[in-house]
This record gives sequence, structure tokens and C-alpha cells, in this order.
Amino acid sequence: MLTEINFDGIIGPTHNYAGLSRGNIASASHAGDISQPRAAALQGIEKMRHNLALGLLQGFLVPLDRPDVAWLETLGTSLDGAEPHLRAQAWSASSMWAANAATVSPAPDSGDGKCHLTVANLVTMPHRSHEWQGTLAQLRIAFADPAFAVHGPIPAPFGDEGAANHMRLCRGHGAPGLEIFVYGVGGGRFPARQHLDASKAIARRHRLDPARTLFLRQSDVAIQGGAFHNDVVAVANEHVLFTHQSAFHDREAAHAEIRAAFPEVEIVEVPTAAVSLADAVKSYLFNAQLVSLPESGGMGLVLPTEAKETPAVWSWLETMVAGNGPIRQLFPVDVRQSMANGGGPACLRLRVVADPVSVDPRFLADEAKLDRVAAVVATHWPEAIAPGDLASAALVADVRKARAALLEALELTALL
Ligand code: SUG
Repeated sequence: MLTEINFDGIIGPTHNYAGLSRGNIASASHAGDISQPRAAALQGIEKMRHNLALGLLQGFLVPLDRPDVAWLETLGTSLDGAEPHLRAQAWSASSMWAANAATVSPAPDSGDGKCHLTVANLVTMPHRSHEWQGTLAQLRIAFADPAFAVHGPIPAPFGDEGAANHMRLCRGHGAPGLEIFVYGVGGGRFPARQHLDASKAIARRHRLDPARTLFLRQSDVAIQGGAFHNDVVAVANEHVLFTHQSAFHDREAAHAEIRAAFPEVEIVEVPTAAVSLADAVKSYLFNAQLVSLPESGGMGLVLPTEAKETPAVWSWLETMVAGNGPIRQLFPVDVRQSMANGGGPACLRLRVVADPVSVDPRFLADEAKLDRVAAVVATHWPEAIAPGDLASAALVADVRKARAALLEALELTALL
């Protein structure tokens, strides 16, 4: 049976705060802080456990081999010789944000009845531009079954940031859906990371029906306000679109296009007067996992704890769940280590609608497997990384050993 499975990026042992993402306010404001990779990974594991307990299906992707020496070699340098900004870009654990791993079109949406995945090229940010090779290697293993078609990246210079700029509306996850690609137009102080030509290329490759595909422009106000991905200001699940008033360029036209293509849509909009864009970005209210709860039949929001700590946001949410709308429950989770780099609960996961039996079981989670992962993390992940540590040969050896131990525990040593 087709079901939604959330694949979370396991937070890698090189997690650090290098201030690498221009336009991502959290990344810039935490630049130079001391990170806590072990605590970060354990927070991510707790989120997976939380969602398993809700009765949701959970998978994961493993951290990439970092620091990426091969990438530095292509730049004619090495870990020892690299300029500090290149060294930091080689060290980034940014593949934890699995929403940027790929764009996924479930089988009912595609012309050939396969679930299509296109690995994101992430070319706008140097530290992310060398993720796709390691991510693609995993996607090819996890989704090797003929039920899937896994594609390489869209060529540069068309920036593609994966599922973070893609939403799907449908009657149920296994039913045909309306796929919405949200792109940005450059020119402002902060870069637009998703290019329209990339979105259109993905739709063609995934053999989507043009009548069930929309390309909507993200508002410049949102991008310049720190919403570097659309999933910072909007999230969809089944027939519900949960969005901030300032998410789309020409809001009325965007809503009209959505309603015309998918009349059953229920748009739950948060007005700027109730929650400012600044509060939405700071609290990551929309970077929530909007999930269909198997038990109650309603929907729930898995939100960062920062949403609870932002008074305007929490009071709006409490009023919403007390009403008669489709979103019935709020589940704050602590992913502060990731949040400090601009990654909330929704950034940490890639949604794939598929029959779980068609997925390589090594990438699927249960409590026992998460116990094993947590034990490896507790033993091998560094407790803290300060910016100056990135020059340490001893730390390089430690993080390599840590990743190898994880891959061994998961029987994924083919990825070593
Ligand atoms: O690409 N942060 C990530 C956060 C990605 C969030 N993902 C989604 N919204 N789906 C980014 O900006 C910061 C790394 C640093 O500064 O060290 C970083 O890459």
C-alpha cells in the first residue's frame, strides 16, 4: 500500500556553525558558535522516535563523508592547505536537511506509474553543492526497486533545492495529486535558491501531467525576510495548505490557481497581522511536519519548540486547534542544534510516498534500530566543535571513525 514515509537526515559528526548560508538568518547569527554534534544527533533521533510513536513510518539517510577531501582536491587544495572558508565548506554536515536531498513525485502523479526522485543540485551554496554525489549514492540503494526512478541532478546553473520548494495536494497520499513547485527570482540582497527552469525540468523528467502541476513564484518579501526556502513559510499535507500570508508573490492569483487546479483544497492562512513574517521565520512555525495522524484521523503539526516560545505564534496556534479546522494537534519537538543553522523539523526530513516493502529495509527505522544508532552517536560523535577545530587532524580521524561505525551498525558499509 502507498504510504508516506519520512526519511530524516541523521545529523552527522561534523555538525558545526560556520555561517555559510547567506539569506539564512539563523546560520548567520550563530556563525562561530560552538556546536554540539552529539546532542544534535540525539535530538534528531528523538524526533524520529516521537513520530514513530505517533504511528508514522520513519526512514533515514546517513551522513555524508565529511570533510570532503575529494571536493577540495577538485579545487586544487587539501584539508591542510585550504583557505578557511573552503575548509568550512568541505566540513559542513548540511546533508542532515533531507528536505533538500531530492524532489519526489509519487507514482500516482507520474505518467509511467513510478515514484520519481531527482537529487537536488544545491548549486547556490558552495557548501551544499557537493552533497548530491553522496546523496545520489544512497537514493540509488534505498530506492533500487523498479517502483522508483532515481534521477541525477539538474545541470548548473539552474539552482534546485529539492523538496523544500515543492508541495503536493491530494485527497489521500496514495491518490493522484497536484504538485506545486515554488521558485524564486533573484536580484535582491539574499539569493533566490530555486530556479524556475530547474522546477520545470523536474516536472518534465517526472512525467507530471501539466494539468496537475503548478509553478508559483515565492514572494520577494519572504526571501528577503529570511525565508530562503518555501518550506519556511508554507507546508501542505493531503488537502490542506498551511501558509503565511506573505508566502507567494501575488497571493490572490496564487490561491486562485491552486483552487482552480485542486478545488478541495483547504487553505489555512496565517495573516501577517497575527504573526509577522519575522516571527514566522524566527519561530519556524511553518517548518513543521504537517502529518496525517493514523489514530485520530486528523492532522497534527510537529513543530520546533521555538514556536511555543514565540507568544504571537503560540497564541495563534492554540486558537487554531481549538477551532474546527483540519489541524487538531500540536507536537513541539526540540531540534535546537539544527534550528541554530536554520533547519527545523521539516528541513530534517524527505517525504516519500511509496509502498514500504519496495524500500531497502536498511533505510527504515524502528525503535531497536534507533537504539543502535543512538548508541553509536553516544560513543563516537564529538561532544563539541569550535570553529578552530576544523583544522585538527585528530578531529578528522574521529569523525571518519564515527561515520564508519554508524555505517557498520546499519550494514551500509557500501557507502564508506
Ligand atoms: O541550506 N543551513 C541550511 C538549512 C537548510 C534548511 N532546509 C530547509 N528549509 N528545507 C541551508 O541554508 C547552514 C550551515 C552553516 O552555516 O554552517 C546551512 O547550510
